[in-house]
Amino acid sequence: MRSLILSSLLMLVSSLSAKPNILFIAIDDLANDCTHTPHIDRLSASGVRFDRAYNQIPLCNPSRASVLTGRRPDATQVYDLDRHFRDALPDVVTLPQLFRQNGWFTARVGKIYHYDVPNGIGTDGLDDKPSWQLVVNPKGRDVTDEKLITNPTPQKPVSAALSWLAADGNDEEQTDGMIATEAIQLLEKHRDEPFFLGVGFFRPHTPFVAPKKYFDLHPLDSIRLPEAPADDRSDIPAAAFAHNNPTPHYGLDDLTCRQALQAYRASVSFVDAQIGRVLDALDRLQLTDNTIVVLWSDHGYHLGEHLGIWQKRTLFEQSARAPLIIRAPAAKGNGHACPRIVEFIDIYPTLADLASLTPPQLDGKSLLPLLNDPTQTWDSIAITQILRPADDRLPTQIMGRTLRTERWRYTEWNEGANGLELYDHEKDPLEFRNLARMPSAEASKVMKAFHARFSNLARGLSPSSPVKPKRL
Ligand SMILES: [Ca+2]
Ligand SMILES: [Ca+2]
Repeated sequence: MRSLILSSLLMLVSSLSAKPNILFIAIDDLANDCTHTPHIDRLSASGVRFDRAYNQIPLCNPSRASVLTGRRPDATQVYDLDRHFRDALPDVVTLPQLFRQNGWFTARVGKIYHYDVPNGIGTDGLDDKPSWQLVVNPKGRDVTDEKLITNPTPQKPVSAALSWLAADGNDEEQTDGMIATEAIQLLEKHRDEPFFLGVGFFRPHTPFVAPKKYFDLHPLDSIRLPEAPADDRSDIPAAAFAHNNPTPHYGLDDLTCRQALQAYRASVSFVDAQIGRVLDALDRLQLTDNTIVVLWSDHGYHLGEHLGIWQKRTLFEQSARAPLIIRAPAAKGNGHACPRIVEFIDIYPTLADLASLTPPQLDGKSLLPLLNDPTQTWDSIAITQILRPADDRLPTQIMGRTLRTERWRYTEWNEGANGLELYDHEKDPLEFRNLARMPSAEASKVMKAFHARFSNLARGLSPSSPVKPKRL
C-alpha cells in the first residue's frame, strides 16, 4: 500500500515536472503563399497549419505587442511603431514572462518584440526586459553592406522601399544566418532544462537581402505580378490603401516590380533555410518530442495585389491573414491543415494551455481543440484593425476595422456608406467586388449583423457574443 501511494506521488510529481519546451519562431513580413520553402513545409507536414489565421493589426510593433500580451490593440493601445505596450499595461504578464515565472528558461535571439529594420538590427529594439533571462542581438553584413542595396525609389528609405540585394558570401554572414547559429547554440546549452526560446528572423522585411543562390531559385522570367480587373480600384474606399504607400506599385515599372518580387521570394527561401537549420538541431538534440514549435509572421504581406498594393497596413486578406503553424508533440491533428477562423491573440492561451499554465486576463482562446481535430466546428470570427493618421489625403484620423467569417469579410472605415466593404469569399476570394457599394438584400442583412458585432467590441464585449446570426 505504501509503495502504491509512493508510486502515485512520484507519477504526480513527474507529470507536474513535464514542462514542454517552446520554440517560438517569428518571421517579419512573411506573405501567406510562398514558394521554395521546404523547411516551413516540413513543419506544416508534421504540425497543424492554420489557413485562416488573422493578425489583429497588420504592422510590426502593434501586432507583436498584441501577440505577446494576448490582448487586442484597443487594450495595448499600441497602433503604430513608436509606443511600448507597458505604457498602457505596465503590469501585464507577457507570454514568455508567464513561462519565466513558472520556471522555464526564457531567451530571445533577434526580432521578437519590435525593431526598426534595418536600423535597429544589433540593438535591443523595443524589447521587454521582464520577458527574458537572456537576449542575443546579432548584426550581420546585410546591415554593413547597406550601400550596395538597390533602391529604385530613392525618396524612400530602404526600410520602407522595395529595396534589395543579391548578396555575396554565405548564409552565416547575414544577420538571420547568425540568428539561427545562436539559436542552435542556445538549444545545445539549455537542452536539459525547460526553455522558451524566441527566434526572430528579420527577413523578408525590406531591404530584401539574401545570398545570391536564393535568387537563382526564383528566375525572373518565372515571376509575374498578380492580376486584377482593370476597374478593381473603383469600388475601394480611399482609406483602404495604406496612407504611406498610396501610389500603385510606387510608380515603378513592371520589370522593376518583378525584380523586387524575385528578391522578396529569395529572402523568404533564405529565411526558410535558416529555419531548417534550427529544426535540424532540434531533431539532432532529441528535443523534438518535448518541444512545441510555433511559427508565425507578424502580419501578411502584399506583393502587388489590387493593381499595385505592396507591403502591409491594409485590411485586405493578404495583409490581415498571416502564416501560423503550431506543432505540439502528440497533437492528433498534426499533419493536417486547419480551415477554421482563428486569431493571433489565440497563440498565448494555446501555449499556456499546452503547458498547463494559468494565464492572466487574455482576449483570445486556446486552440487546443483544433490542434487535435483541425476541421471540427469552431464558432469564431476574426477582427483586424489599422489606424490611419490624418494627412493630406485623409483630413481626420481613421480607425479601420475588418471582420472575417469563413464566408465574408466586412470592413468599416468610419467614412459613412462610402467607407464600407463587403466581400463574399465563396465567390470572390481575391476581394475584387465590393458588395457594399450596391448591396443586395442579403448583403444589407449581413452588414447589419456584422456592424452589431463591432458595436459589441466597442462596448467591451466579445465580438462573437451575444449577436449570433445563423450561417453567416
Ligand atoms: Ca512586420
Ligand atoms: Ca474592386
